[in-house]
Amino acid sequence: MAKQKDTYDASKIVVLDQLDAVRKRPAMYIGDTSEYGLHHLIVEIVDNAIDEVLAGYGDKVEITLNKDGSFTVKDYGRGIPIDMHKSGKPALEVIMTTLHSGGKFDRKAYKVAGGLHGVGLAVVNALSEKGSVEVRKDGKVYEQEYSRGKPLAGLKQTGTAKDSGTTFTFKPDKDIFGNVTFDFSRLLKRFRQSAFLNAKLTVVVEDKRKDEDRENGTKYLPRLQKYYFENGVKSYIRSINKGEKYINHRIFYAQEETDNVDVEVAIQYIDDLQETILTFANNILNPEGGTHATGFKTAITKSINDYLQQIAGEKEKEIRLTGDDVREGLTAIISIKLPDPQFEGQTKIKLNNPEAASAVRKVVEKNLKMFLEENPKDAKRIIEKNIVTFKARQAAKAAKEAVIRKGALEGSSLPGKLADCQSRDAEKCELFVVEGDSAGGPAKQGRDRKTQAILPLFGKPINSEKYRIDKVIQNEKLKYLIIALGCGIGETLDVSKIRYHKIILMADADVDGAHIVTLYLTFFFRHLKKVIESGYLYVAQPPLYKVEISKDEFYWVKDDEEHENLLRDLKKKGREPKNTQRFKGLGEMNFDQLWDTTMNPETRVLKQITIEDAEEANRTFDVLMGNDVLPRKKFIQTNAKKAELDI
Ligand code: 0RA
Repeated sequence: MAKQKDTYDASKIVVLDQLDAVRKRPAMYIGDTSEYGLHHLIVEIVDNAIDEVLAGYGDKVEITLNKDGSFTVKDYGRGIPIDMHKSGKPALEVIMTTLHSGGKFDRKAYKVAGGLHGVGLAVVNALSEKGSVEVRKDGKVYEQEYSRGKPLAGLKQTGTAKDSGTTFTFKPDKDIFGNVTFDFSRLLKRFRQSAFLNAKLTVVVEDKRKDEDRENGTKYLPRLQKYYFENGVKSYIRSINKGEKYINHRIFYAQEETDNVDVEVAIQYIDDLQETILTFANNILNPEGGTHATGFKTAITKSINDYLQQIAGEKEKEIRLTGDDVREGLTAIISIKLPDPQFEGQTKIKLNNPEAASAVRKVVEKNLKMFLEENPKDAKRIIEKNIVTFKARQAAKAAKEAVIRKGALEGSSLPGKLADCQSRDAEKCELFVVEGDSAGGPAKQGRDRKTQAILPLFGKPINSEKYRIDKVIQNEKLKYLIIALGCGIGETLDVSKIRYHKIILMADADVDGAHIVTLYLTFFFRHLKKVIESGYLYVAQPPLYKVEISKDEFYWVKDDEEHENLLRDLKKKGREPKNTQRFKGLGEMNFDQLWDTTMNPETRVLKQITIEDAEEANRTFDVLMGNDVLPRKKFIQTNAKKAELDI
């Protein structure tokens, strides 16, 4: 007898030490002590109860938020065992007070482990100022109460029961949690998901708190929610894709156990671009996927390509769909259950078990092949959608290659019109992009040829239909510009290769000139943003007037407003211009005038373009191009979003 008592005392000490450890470092066990940790308490208890349902006992879990700030989770399973443990305490008490109690009573032992932290009842109990458990079993009701994890008294039979199951009530400890108010909507979201992931499980969530004790945003939510989904993850897909245009009307669904991994998958394509793949391991969402996601992706790519080859005509035989092709517009849920889930990192957002990859791959390959063959209409629509995606990707690739072929990269010959400078020191070099040949002449004549290069380009560079990069590149002027810059464009852009650290747009000081500058700024903003960010883009500020007072005294005047101001000032001083020249364009200046006013680093005025300036130009551009943006948007959406072909 004495011996037995000793063991009892010894294990009791260990138990108290453990509770202490949990209360000292709660975050180690439940993630944190704020929102996440607080809600995790309920999730942990509910997942335990769901495991009992998954084991085949009971079909309902009820969750209640009580008036006093506690929560209750009730199931209709077998009831936690209350027989004596070797420590001399009832099994139930051991489970409620011991970390990772192991063996027969550990969740892992009778079914796959659930909760993200999988910490068990004892942790939740230790972090609750009040806890109680009621077991209905063999016609009897047993109860025990706890405070901060310690039993207040032994387990007692308190009545008789007509059914069986377990009911827990816990009140989270204010000393541990900063805020102990549960967010009802957060719980609804989580437990709705639990219901989706466990077909035919009923989850009832009820909020019995007083209005003033409820989270602000949840005041108007119905206080009672019941979730039941006959078709589990298939219903989940229906709910996600609600209101979308379906490609396959019949949702693909498969559930099979292979190599000790239970795999459940549902997929549906919609007429859209995005890919939604949700992966779960033991009812836990893995936001970063992992091995189950990889296995799925491999399988769907292979199955769809195999089927395509099976039905392909001459034209389609050559097509090889990539993973990206087959996942565009795809909604998929992959939910697996496996005995010993391994997660990557602290937050366990990614699954690591290699057996999950092969299991998912096997199940999807086998069943998807069958599905496609048995549903030829849906299969055809899926294949057609994938081929459209494939073609858009090809077009994007072709466009990119065109950029390279046409010499947007370094090494291609410089355009003949470019009057390059002698220096190869990009920091010192300036490229004047000059509108029109007429201005090109004086600019070439007037420049400092050591450091200043001139590229004359004609007229407006882009028009409304030519907004794609492959079109842009077919535009001679912009092609020249890209080649001259030497740093590539779009995906191949490498600013470190740029040949000039000042790119100076030089256009007439009139409306047309402003328009042209807008177009160039838009072009840079959309395809050469880094050039702007590096501070390499400038706009020259050529004068509109030359106002001569005398032979030796004259003024360069930027615009009409400045011109009026000048005339007023002169008048006040009783003076009058001898001669006023208004430049219709840059081409009207002679080379020394152009040098003095616009090109000479000592005397010129340059405006450095910021991203904000370019953004503004970009907006103006859309306005200039009229409201013909709908078909354009449509094109981008349906063809080439991924390739970012839109200018
Ligand atoms: C271990 C064994 C048995 C039931 C349970 C655990 C059990 C655990 C939880 C957790 C929440 N609700 C639960 N319901 C049952 C089977 C015991 C027996 O067959 O007597």
